[in-house]
Amino acid sequence: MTSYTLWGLLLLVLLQSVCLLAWQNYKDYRVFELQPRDESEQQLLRQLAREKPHWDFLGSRRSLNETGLRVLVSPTQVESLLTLLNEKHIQHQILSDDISELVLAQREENRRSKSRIQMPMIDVFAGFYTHAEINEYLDSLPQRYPQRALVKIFGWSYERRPLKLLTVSNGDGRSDKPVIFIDATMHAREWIAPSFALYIIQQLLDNYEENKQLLENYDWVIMPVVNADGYEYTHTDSRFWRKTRKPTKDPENIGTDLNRNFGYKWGQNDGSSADPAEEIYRGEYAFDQPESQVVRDVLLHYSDRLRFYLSLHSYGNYFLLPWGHTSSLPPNYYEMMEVADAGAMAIVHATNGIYSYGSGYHLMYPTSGDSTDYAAGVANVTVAITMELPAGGFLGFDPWVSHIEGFVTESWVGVRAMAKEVIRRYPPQL
Ligand code: 0X9
Ligand code: ZN
Repeated sequence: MTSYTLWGLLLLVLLQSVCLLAWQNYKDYRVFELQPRDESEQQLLRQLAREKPHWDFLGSRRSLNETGLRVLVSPTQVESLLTLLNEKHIQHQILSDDISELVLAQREENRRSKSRIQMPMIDVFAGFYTHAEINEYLDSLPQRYPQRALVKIFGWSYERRPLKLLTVSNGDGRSDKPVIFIDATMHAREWIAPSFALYIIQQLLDNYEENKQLLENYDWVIMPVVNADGYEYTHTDSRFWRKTRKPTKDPENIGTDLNRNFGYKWGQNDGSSADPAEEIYRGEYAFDQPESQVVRDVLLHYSDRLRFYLSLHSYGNYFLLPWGHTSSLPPNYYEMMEVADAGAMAIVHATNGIYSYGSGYHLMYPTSGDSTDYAAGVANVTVAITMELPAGGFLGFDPWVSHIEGFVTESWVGVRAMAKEVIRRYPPQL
């Protein structure tokens, strides 16, 4: 063995141990399912979800109408959670007393499945891609589709990752068409969202013959990863991270919830938190995160032409419309509802999948400073929808690789139907 190879091997071992050191293995993290029996117990749990930031009430099931909340807690928090549940007589069961093996198995599945891929080509069904890989893929598209794909850097994340925006057109040279803007991965752990954004891109570019109607009078603008730092962090360090990675005023806590950081009715009512320890921390002031600034800039840049803004999240099977910050409804609420209805109907016909749709405030919980409120309230977007994709895996955010295909193909049926409805309702003004 040459000394070069030896050094190479040593370096590899060193790199691997650095990676493993950073990796949070979730040893002895437990998952409980809580079953509130009446409205007052539900209320208590909602209060706990807010007051106990170290108990991670998963997904969108913090919502009003559903029972069976899953909570993820670290070993140090188990005792206090159980004491409180017993004290308050909240019915509960333990679903897992150690999720570390699951987290590792999923990481392994992804690594193994992706090892066949030759970047910059990707196979959406074969794995979850990192932000760097997604950027490499995006950069390859203008070469393959010089007339129809354009990639721009629209800004930079806190850790200086380039935030790229893809524009897809039919290449007819018209530059004044109305626009559909889709973003994904504002929340780092919601991994099905960037996969779905990639699938949409492939439908519009590679499967053009079937979908060219969607591009005849409209351009599509897509940002697959908004929270680039948080998303990379879920790949390298901590699988269930939600927020950004910018430090806060509190040295103990990193990260802001981007979907509470937008500057329309920011910080109003109970829809966000001023406490950096919480998962819905809104930041010190509106748009103090470079990533929400970038989405704002895209929304304002296309404002005159923007008919449909769709923000991809998981999980829960919802189409959530504005407003989040108030119980009242936006002036064109019923038009938005008809678009959501087209999506939900198409999905139920295709797969029997059930989506609920309505105002986020009523259907889920109040939010303030979320991106769809900003889109409708400031950027003048005609239809603004948050799409909560289906839950997968054990914690809802962690579908297995083998589930990607079913989820993204079903979701595309819904998005295609909503886009068609938007295009039908709001044809370009000639
Ligand atoms: O809380 C959020 O930001 C979104 N749900 S998630 O589970 N992906 O975090 C929902 C935001 C939509 N708006 C309202 N619920 N009002
Ligand atoms: Zn989300």
